[in-house]
Amino acid sequence: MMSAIKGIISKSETKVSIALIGLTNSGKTSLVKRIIQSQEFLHGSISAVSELEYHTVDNLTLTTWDLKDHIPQYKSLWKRSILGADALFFLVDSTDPSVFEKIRQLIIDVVEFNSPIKMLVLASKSDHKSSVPVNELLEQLDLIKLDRNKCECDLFKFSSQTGEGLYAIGEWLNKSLFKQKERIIDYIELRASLILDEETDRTFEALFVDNPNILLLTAFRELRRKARVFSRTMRIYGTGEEVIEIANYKVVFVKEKSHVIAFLMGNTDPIQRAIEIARNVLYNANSMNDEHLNLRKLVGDLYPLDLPR
Ligand SMILES: Nc1nc2c(ncn2[C@@H]2O[C@H](COP(=O)(O)OP(=O)(O)O)[C@@H](O)[C@H]2O)c(=O)[nH]1
Ligand SMILES: [Mg+2]
Repeated sequence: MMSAIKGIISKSETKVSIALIGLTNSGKTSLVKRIIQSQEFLHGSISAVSELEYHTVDNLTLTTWDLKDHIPQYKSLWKRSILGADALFFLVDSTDPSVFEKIRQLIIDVVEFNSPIKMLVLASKSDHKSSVPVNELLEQLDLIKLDRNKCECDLFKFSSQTGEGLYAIGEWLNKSLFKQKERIIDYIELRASLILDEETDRTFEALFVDNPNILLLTAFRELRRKARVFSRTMRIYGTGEEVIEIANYKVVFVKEKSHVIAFLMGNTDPIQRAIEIARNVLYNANSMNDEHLNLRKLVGDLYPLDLPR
């Protein structure tokens, strides 16, 4: 199994390096493990500089730096390994508001000393019950006030445990590394969907293709099984997401509270949009009584252009 981020990098013909900075405990090493999808690292840390760790697999290098009270902008190792990277992630532990003020200042300093800079601020541990919502974090970190000429900056939340947000990070990387053109809306051709209510164990199914062939039906049967596996793996989490492949299809799973939704779609369809649609459909389904839940109608009403034409 390869993570989506690793999959994106493996398309690159040249080496790609990503720098992850943040305070100790902000979740850098956990994210590295999730990206590499291995507990073992091929190359360990450089022992002479304790705050720096680097890991390489194939053409991908991930470097982490434990920040203290200031940005070490005069250290040559910092300049080479962190500022020299192709992408910069700034990790913030979203469960620890006591560090937000310090982070706010550190972000200002990184930008000040290194502009123009492109940086993705990542709010980690979103699975945790005391994780601060993104809009609150945006405000506390004052990201809106950053000078757009000096800093192109986005904020996503993510969890190394549930996988939430990892696909958004992958898309961001794809865009920033390969300058992939942004399309206004990249529609999906959703083929089928399923909602599993963990409390009642009821499922709701919808095929969006009028004359499904045997491949699609087989994939859908496999999806039913995988949805239960996903539900079991995620049972202790309030939210989560995962993308897998079944035959020639991609399947997106999203969990919110006690409901799991799955979308079966084409192999090259845009995953990020599928995840957004999945969350929104679940949100709507959650506010509905099960008796009134017609999945095909619900998706069709909300996203008519994402159904096969
Ligand atoms: N709940 C939760 N805990 C996490 C997550 N990521 C990391 N942690 C925990 O936070 C602590 C620090 O993580 P680590 O990756 O070592 O942080 P680093 O010092 O920045 O490398 C560890 O105890 C992890 O188990 C996450 O996504 N969710
Ligand atoms: Mg670490």
